[in-house]
Formats: sequence, C-alpha cells, structure tokens
Amino acid sequence: MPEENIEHINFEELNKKAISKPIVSHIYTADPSAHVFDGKIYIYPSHDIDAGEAFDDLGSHFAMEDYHVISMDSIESEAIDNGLVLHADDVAWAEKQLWAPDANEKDGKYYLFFPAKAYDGIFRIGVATSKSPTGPFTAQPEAIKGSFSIDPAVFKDDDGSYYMYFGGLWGGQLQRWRTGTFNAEQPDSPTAFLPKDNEPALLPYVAKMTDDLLEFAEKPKELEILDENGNLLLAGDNNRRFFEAAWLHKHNNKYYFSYSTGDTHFICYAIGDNPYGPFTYQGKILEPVVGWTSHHSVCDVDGKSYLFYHDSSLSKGVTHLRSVKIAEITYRKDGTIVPIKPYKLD
Ligand code: FUB
Repeated sequence: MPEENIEHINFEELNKKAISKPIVSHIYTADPSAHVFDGKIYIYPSHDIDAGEAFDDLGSHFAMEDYHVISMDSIESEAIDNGLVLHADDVAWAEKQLWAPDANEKDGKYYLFFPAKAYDGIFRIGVATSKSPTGPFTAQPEAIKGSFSIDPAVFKDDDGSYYMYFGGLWGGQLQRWRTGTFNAEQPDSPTAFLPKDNEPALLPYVAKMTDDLLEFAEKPKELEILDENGNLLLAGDNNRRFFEAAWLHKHNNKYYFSYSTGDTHFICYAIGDNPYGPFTYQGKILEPVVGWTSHHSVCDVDGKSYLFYHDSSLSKGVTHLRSVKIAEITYRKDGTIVPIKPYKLD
C-alpha cells in the first residue's frame, strides 16, 4: 500500500483490520532484525525520527541518528525499550542516516552491524560491540574495510561461520558500485547507473566474516537470485528482483534468502542449498504495507516462526515514521511460505 494511495486511506478503519499492532508506540521503530539470545527475544530496529528532511527518492527523509534495542521475554509479552544504545555522534566515521541494523552474538559478546553515510556521502557498514545484547555498544573507529551500500544482515550457520548479506538500490547506492569503485556522478539521481530492464537485476552481496566478526574475511560476492528456469531475475522484473532488506534464515536445512522489492513493496524469498547460493525465487512472504518501505526479519521462537516487519499505520502513512509489528509465518509441507496479508481487507 504505497505512498501514492495514502490520501484515500481511512487509518482508523485500516488499523482495525491490521493483523498485528505496533510492539511499541512511544517511539517509531523500523527495519526490525530479531534474534533469540539466551531464550529472550531481542529486536534491533532503526529508530525513526522526523528530522524535517524533505521526501526524495534517495531517502534523505530517513535521517535517523541512533539505535535503541527492544527486548521481549516471549512473543506475547510486553516489548521493552532498552533506551539509547548507539548514537551517530559516537561513531567517528559516520555522519548521518543510521539505517537498518542487525546484531549477532559470539562467545558471549554482542555485535551491532549498521550502515551509515560517511562524511564523503558514501554509505558504509560498521560494527559496534557490547558485553550485553541490550548495549550500550562501542563502535569500531572505522567502517568495515571493503564495505559499501546498506542493510547488513549477519547470519550464523550451524558450523559456527558468520556471513553478512547486504545491499540496497537507489538511496542505498548499490548501482553506483557496478564497476567496483563508487560512481559519484549525477549525485541527486536515485536511478542513474541501474541496469536496463532487459538486463540482469543488480544482486545483493554476501561475505564471510572474520573470526572476530569485525571485518570481511573475503571480498564480498554477488548472491544470485534465479527464476524457475535458472536464469537471473531481470532488472525490469520489479515484482521479484532484489531491492534492499536482505535477510537469511534456515528452515529444514534449506537456506532462505528474503528481501524487499522496493518500488513494488513486496517481501519475497528465494531458496538455496548453501549460504552463497544460488537462490531460486519462490514467492512472496508479505504483501505491501502502509508506507513506501517494507523491511523484515524471520526468527524462530519456541518452535514457531515469526515475521518481524514494519508499517506506517501508527503515523497515519508518514513513510519515514514506521512501527515494528510481528506476525506468525506458516510453512507449507513443501517448504514454501504462505504469503501474509498485513490487513484483513474485504
Ligand atoms: O530505514 C531506512 C531504509 O528504509 C532501510 O535501510 C531500508 O531497508 C528501508 O527500510
């Protein structure tokens, strides 16, 4: 339910029909990355604010400055805001736009992975560490070497290896890295340097992390997303191609790579046999929500699988003021996912 239809929406009615309510309403939260650490649920979201920036297709209005961590004892219990855990002022390399983060745990230490725009206007990905899942986090002095673009998601495989998935189009700058170096031409254009509609779509990236989780252990590789015939999805296939919001989870020994299609507002997924893919497109997980963006994570809690997502229903459609919600995921016997409709519309 993208921005262009917003004036026609009766939010009171729509919110009555929403399948889930915001987990917190005293602040705006978005891009939820959920994990279970020591039996408790921790959600690492963006912290949306209205910084007064005008809306544009580069996402300048997403002018977030800090992060909070939300925790829950169980999926039904109250969501607790653990307060400020990291501010842009405390990240030496980052100027602004603290976008969608993720976190993970290793040997009792917690790692917050986050994208931010550096002082040269280029998005990089940084790491901050803490002894506690609820922070506060201390940022590394520099961004991860060789990092670029946005939306890091760090997956721990069963063998103890950690992989970062990342990338995002338009304001996320992925299209500016096609030659391997940043293309700073036409700085105000979100769509310059995108492939043509009949060319393969831009792909997200994956890189194994070093043992200390602070750097890439290898040069990031493209993650192939194929159609049912084994061909790469095309750039003009806007309903299915990758845009942003990478997430990787495992179900019944298969790897599920899920992502947002951006301008068509779906959360989709593709299945593969290993963390590097290739992945074959399967379908949608979430139909469009209120607001332009859609961003999610998938997390198993007490034997059930949940989608953590956001919408702009609480802010009555303000696209950069979003709220995190939760809905249960149902798998079919063949491992495919029943798509979730966020509102029970007739
Ligand atoms: O929250 C800012 C950006 O909007 C995220 O990085 C994208 O995934 C989209 O949700």
